[in-house]
Amino acid sequence: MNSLNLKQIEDLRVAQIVDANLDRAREGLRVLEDWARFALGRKDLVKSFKNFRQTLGKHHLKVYKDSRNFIADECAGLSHPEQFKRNNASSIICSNAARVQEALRVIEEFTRGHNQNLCKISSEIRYEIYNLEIILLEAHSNLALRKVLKENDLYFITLDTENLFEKIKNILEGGVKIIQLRYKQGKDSNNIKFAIKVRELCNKFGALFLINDRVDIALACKADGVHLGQDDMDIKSARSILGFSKIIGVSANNELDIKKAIEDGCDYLGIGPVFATTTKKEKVPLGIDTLKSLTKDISIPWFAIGGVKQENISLLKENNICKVAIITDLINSKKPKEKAIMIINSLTDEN
Ligand code: TZP
Ligand code: MG
Repeated sequence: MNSLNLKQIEDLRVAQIVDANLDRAREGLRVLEDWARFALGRKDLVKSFKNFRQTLGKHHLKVYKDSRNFIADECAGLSHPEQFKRNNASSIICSNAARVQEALRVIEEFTRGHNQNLCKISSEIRYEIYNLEIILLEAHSNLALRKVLKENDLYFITLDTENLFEKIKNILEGGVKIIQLRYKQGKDSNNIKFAIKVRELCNKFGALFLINDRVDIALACKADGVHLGQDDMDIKSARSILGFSKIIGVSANNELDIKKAIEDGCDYLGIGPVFATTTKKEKVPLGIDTLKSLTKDISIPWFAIGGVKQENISLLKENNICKVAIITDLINSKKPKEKAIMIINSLTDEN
């Protein structure tokens, strides 16, 4: 580093600029770090932000701090009306990411002549912040979708059947807020067209819309996410394609698969079959006791699936199993809307 001489007015100005922008960058990083920590619970992101703050702190040299005592900043305290519009999390994330990026750019420019090390570090962190900003924003929209999973106890899964669109509409009218489109036949091009129609319908009802098995179809129809079985694409690959804004749900029915799905970052689990079901004849039912023991430590939303019907919901509830995914009992009902209402009521019923 070429030393700055604070007695020389130009060096003093440079030191003041670097000092102010190191503060700015570190403050902005702290805002992003706290969001990652308290709102998202993302240890990986927290680690990166902390690391950047500490690196910048180490390079916040005495010569920069000393420059503060020489001349008062006549422009301190100026604000802009835009600052007062930042009243939601995404605008706070965007403005603080921009604050960090801008501050680092200023540091880069003004250290190039006397501190190449800090100049290089600032440039490296700035590029990382561009990516981290996207990850934070994606994780933020994922949060809103996860709220729907958390707050709703009935999850409807479709089956290839006649009048499917009409049935889905009725079920949405009955108040169901989570829908999974599950095709086992048909041409992709037709299935995508149908999925786009259901996507629009779900938007009207404010319902979460997921696609079974197929990450590509989920992307093509702008679904909120995908549901994967143990033989489908692995969670990490799906996440790398879908990003962090989308929901990834996973079917699992044993301790190992459940643990792995959670570690790999799935947003919810479908666990079953809890009872015998004609929809998955080949699978041996878990039964309530096994289901309870498998799920006792799960902290993400999970739905009991397989043979769940209006009639056995009270039994599930007696066993503290409060979230269910259903195909047959809804789709085969002559009055799907009324059926949905009744099932939701039995799930929310206090008794
Ligand atoms: N996964 C485990 S059981 C099952 C799936 C997809 C089928 C559930 O269908 P139904 O008709 O509600 O028993
Ligand atoms: Mg599958």
